Amino acid sequence: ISWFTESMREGRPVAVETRHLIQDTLPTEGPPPTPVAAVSQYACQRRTTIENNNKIFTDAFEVLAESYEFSELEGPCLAFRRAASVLKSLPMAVPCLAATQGLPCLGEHTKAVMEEILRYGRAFEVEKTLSDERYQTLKLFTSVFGVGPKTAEKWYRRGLRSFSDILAEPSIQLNQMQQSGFLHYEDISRAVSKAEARALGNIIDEAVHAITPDGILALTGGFRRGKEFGHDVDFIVTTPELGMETSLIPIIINRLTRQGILLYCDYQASTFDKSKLPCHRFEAMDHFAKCFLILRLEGSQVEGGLNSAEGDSRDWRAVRVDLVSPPMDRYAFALLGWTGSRQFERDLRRFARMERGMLLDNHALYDKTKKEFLAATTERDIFAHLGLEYIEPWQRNA
Ligand code: DCT
Ligand code: MG
Repeated sequence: ISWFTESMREGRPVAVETRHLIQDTLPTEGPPPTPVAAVSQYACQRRTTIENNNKIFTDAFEVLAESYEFSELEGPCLAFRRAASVLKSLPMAVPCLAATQGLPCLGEHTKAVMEEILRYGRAFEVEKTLSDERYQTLKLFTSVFGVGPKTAEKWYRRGLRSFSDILAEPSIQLNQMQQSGFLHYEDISRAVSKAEARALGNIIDEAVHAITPDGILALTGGFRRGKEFGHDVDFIVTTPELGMETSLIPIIINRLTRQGILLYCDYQASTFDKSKLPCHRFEAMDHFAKCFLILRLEGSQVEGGLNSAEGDSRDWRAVRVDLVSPPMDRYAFALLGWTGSRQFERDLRRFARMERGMLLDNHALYDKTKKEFLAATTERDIFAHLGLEYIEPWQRNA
């Protein structure tokens, strides 16, 4: 990393310089070697911890990416997400535009935004977006559990601008998920702490082991990547007995109901069918049995207490929990897929397809050249099949 830090400090170009360095010390015949120290365009070839040294830029890019997402402009949305992801992987703050030379995924538009931030501390386009009524409204509506961009857009077009507008509109029929989303809005829009995630892990662990002593529970999502806070807690539950995993979630749900802590449950039975692999749809949701829950968490169960709102005297809060239940022979793929981050997953799949002629999803890895599936029992196996250096979960915060 020192090479990078040095050139950043002096505001000189990064990868370009490395290329010269390598060419100077190697024989001149043959194709020019790839600069070893260069930052890859793929997040799965970068190590990205939760320490983000470029938050002023990445927050701005996220606003613009989200705004493009609301307008269904996938190209620019992805461009800003990729640019943010590259900056997140850097070991220090970008001090000037010259220091970004040689970095991948930074185009004219992203650089213009960075330039403004470097000069004035903010960018006009970001300020304009943040004060835009449509952006503000869609952001507000999609913050409700069960409300996606399509529904938010529909409500916006009908002239609705606030939660009270929606709740007062007699022609709007909220579904169960949205009703729960509004009912527990304050609680589930407040971040879940690591201690709360641990307490929920204990509750689910107890349920799994009451069903079968060799049941397996694994924490995934942001908390597995070392995040201090999350919007929910994601778990994988399974058992070594193939076929038995599909009955786990219904039994867990039953137990949570009897304990009186199940506030909402959307259960989706497994539609996993080996004969339909590989799945060609990019970023499609997987077919394993899963459930999206809202649970009641007691303060007494959380070490150090709840992450409560100020002035809230209740000794409980509502929290979002996701459970997914893959068969044991798919465990590694499910774990890799659910650990995220989203950008890391996107780039793993893109890398597999573009660089290796393979298809990767949460169920399997398929080699299109050899026309065969590549088995894996651990995440390391999958990285090895892809010819990638292993990236630890806490380095996948792309
Ligand atoms: N995931 C994915 N593609 C999606 C949705 C989810 O690859 N469309 C994966 C990546 C992360 C994991 O599932 C869990 O999703 P979230 O809980 O939404 O993300 P998170 O990283 O856990 O972040 P948060 O802390 O906000 O929960
Ligand atoms: Mg999560």
